[in-house]
Amino acid sequence: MSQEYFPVPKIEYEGPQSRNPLAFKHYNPAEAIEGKTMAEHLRFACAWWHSFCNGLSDPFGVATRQMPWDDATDSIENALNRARAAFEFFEKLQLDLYCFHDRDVAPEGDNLRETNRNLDKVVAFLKEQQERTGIKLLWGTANLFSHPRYLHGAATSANADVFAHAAAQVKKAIEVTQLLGGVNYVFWGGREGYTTLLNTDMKRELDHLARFMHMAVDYAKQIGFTGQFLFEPKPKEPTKHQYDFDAAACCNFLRANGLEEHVKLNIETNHATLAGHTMQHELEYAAAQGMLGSIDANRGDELLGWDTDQFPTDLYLTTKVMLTVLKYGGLAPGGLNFDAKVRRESFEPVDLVYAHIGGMDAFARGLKIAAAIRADGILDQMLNERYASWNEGIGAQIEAGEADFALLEAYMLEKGDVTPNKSGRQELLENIINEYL
Ligand code: XLS
Ligand code: NI
Ligand code: NI
Repeated sequence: MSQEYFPVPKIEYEGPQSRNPLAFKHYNPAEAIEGKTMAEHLRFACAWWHSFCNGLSDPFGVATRQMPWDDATDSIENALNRARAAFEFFEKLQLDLYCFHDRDVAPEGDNLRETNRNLDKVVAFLKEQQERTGIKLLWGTANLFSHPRYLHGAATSANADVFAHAAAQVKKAIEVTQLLGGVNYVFWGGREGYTTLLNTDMKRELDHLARFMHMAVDYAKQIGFTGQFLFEPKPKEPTKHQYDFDAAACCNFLRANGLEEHVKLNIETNHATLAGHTMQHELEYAAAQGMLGSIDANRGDELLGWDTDQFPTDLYLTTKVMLTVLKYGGLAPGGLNFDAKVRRESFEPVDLVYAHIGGMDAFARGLKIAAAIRADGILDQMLNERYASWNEGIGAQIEAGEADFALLEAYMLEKGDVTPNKSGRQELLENIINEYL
């Protein structure tokens, strides 16, 4: 038997009464809710970069994390050991899916040709591991932000050679995602934005970003890659203005450039809050536009104000997320990717285990609570009552497009005035939610 990197047994469901810290209390993969299993609803995925690469350095201090699979070299052997650790972890945590950036799984070489060769070697191993375990790829992506060549951005760089390098990298990343049967491909800009307009041609940069995405879509078509493309909003950090600020900005960008048929959104909790929104707002906005693709499940610390990428444990958050997900018919082919890392102080391998158990249980509870709320129907009923004036009479006429300003003026002149006649009932609604938690 090969080396064991995580000193824990396979994590099993033991039920809410269990006090075993190495067991699920709520995530019971085979349990059916609203006609689907929990595993089918939740589609949990592990984020390779935070889980197996991130040493937890911060702007003030070096890495602290014990990573017994990592010998701190750029060798292929090191990359393979990391993959061994990753699949051991997925199996032990019952994580059916994972996500990676090209550079998380394999080291850069001295040039693109060598880098691609490195990637091919590790990807062949990942394929074997997927076949051995049945674990699948939720999405692949390309890291277009870490290397110094991307200091001005990638698709929005002022340097056309950088655009070309990014294109070559994404071409390859789509190919390996396809080879591994990935069901989505994520664009995350990272540095697609700017810090000062004094040196920036915004219109030109936005046009380049659109051209880049069209090239990706065309290439996918050419090679028969049928995975869903996803665009991930994130405001600030590191650039002052990022073109992918929030769901609304991303939807507008996609529509303005004829990409809405091909690209949906990957919504991340901590990015929502950095944009000044709640996660549920971003999900509802994207879903209402038919653009909800997948979720990067984490949370931020609202007192810190930066992208802390913490594991989600807040039941209000997970309940609200699952209310929206259920309302719009589920996430597939998207999923819930834990784009989250343990704290710098939580430096032992077992901390990653606790972190995932907590995140998975919190979402399992959110799912159960959301399903119970839906089964009772009280929220729906109150919502319908609030909008009742649209179901008949003038409201129904407006919705059907049968009214114009002149008709509405005549209607109001006749009626005289309108007085508020329905309370918003926010306090009652909040009380009702608490009854289910
Ligand atoms: C970082 C981003 C990144 C994307 C994939 O903040 O969320 O992890 O999900 O590049
Ligand atoms: Ni993310
Ligand atoms: Ni983030």
